[in-house]
Amino acid sequence: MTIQDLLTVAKSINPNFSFDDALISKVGSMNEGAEFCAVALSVLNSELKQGYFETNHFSDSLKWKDFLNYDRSCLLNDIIAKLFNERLDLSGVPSIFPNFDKSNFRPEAFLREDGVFESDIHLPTEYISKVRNILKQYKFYNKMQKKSKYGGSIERNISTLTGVWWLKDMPSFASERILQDIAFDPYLLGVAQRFLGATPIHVQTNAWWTFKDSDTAKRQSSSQNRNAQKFHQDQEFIKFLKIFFYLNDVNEENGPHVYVTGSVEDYESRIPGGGAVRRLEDHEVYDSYEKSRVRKIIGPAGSIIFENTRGFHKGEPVRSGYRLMLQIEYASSLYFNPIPRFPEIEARYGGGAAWKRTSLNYGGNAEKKCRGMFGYLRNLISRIGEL
Ligand SMILES: O=C(O)CCC(=O)C(=O)O
Repeated sequence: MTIQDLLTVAKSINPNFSFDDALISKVGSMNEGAEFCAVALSVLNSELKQGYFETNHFSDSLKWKDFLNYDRSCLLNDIIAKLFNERLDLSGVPSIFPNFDKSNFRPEAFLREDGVFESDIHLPTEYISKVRNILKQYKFYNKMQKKSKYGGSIERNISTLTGVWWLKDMPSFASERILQDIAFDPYLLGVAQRFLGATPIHVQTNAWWTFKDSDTAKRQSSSQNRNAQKFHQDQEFIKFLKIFFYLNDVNEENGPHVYVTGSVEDYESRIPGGGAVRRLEDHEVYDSYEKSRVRKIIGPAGSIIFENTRGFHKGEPVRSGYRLMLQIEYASSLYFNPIPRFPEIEARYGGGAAWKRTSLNYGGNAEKKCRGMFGYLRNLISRIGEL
């Protein structure tokens, strides 16, 4: 497998595609250059045929996950960015964040350095209420208690509930007008586009409630494993960005989100084998990293956290009270694609290839096709278990 093979497929996707010298020399100097070209070819073929929507795509692509450490993923992402080089034109797109463009902060600079950025711009209060209101009509499930409940019932029983409750129907929730207004906002899309270096594809809108855990010690460990309360790295796509929104005030007691700053850069040397394939115990992280690098993020309702979740992160278990989290995610390619597609909805793009790519994960027929497929569901469920 060579760069020439890649060029042939890339040119059939984008006739203007070319490799620059820097990229060629990076691939040329890699120990496993041939293997890198093989995974890149697999990505390009998936892009060419939209193979990431096929039933077996996820399981077929899994074999590359170990090989794709963060550096290689970034190199692959450079190719994707060059391949789909149209960018969203966000000028004039209405924003729900007043004066976002006057902010001095450039989240993507912090994201590159630390992997995380706590935005100085918050989700407006009316949006917090609107999202919480919509969530009342949606069902949430508890992986440990094997139960589901409507959000309205959760709101009414906040003082008595335990465990973590995940939104069941993410695709329908993502199609709600208010959630679309947030996911397609120029502030968020702009940060995602600059961080990814490529057109951001909207891949997930999710929400979950976290309460104190009432389980025995053994079950607590399993619960923390399954509910993202142990340190881990995400590897859902080649390059992706998660944006977390606190929908209530979060302090040290009620489950702050925790991130190990800069860990995308040094996880391989600090934690042998990395953390992509397993959950880490707290002591593994605290023994390997200075305390100052483990950031517990507290903040009022409406706080927004931009995060490269390839770095170590987790939700701190709740000691008292509760936390309600909203999450929106973008990726540069659907390769690996462990996330359910959104139903066909009225498209929110103004035209042009880049806006179409942002909505690439939308499509009713494809979603129905996938839903009917046992293999796909099995993969999906196992991935959701790990989130
Ligand atoms: O609940 C949290 O704060 C952690 C969430 C998480 O790990 C994730 O969404 O990848």
